Amino acid sequence: MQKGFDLRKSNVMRVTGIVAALGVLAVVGVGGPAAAQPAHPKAKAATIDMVQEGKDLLFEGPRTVAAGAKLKIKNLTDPRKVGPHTFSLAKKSDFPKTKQQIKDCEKKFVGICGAIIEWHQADPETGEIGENPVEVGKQGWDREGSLKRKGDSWASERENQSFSREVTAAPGTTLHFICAVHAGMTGKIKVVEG
Ligand SMILES: [Cu+2]
Repeated sequence: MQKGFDLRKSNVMRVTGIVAALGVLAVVGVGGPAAAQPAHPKAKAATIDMVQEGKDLLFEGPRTVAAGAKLKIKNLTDPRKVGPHTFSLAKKSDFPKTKQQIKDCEKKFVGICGAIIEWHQADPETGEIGENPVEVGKQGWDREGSLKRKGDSWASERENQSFSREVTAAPGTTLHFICAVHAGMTGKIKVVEG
């Protein structure tokens, strides 16, 4: 997969490519797996927003969500200005830590960023994207990915676009998430009894 990326190209070129790729998926991708009914319809739904505050891009949401509740991800930024986002469940130990690691992750697809691009089968060169959302484990938000295995993930390239599905991780689980396009965008949410 990595060989499909020309790392010599400018970041602007690649972001454009990703936008093009995600444009395709926006037409064909979103919706299918989200249709399942929640197992616990009374559990209160929660929303995590993708926002910009000053220069910073970040995830904003509650610290906890009930098992069985719907968890909605909403993109409140303009992709023409900041590029697309992903909301990707992944192991915290695989997150980039230093400024340089974050830069290499989002600009060179090193580490977990490259892995997430692979989960989505996105090829910025050709504009092709194979999979969105990425659904693994139980149907719903439950599986953190890593450098070695896929996790649940959703990619967004439109302002005000949102995607919702049930939290199927067991109570007590903490789900960590990161954006593969802006690797400084990270967060976590703890799953509690519904
Ligand atoms: Cu992002």
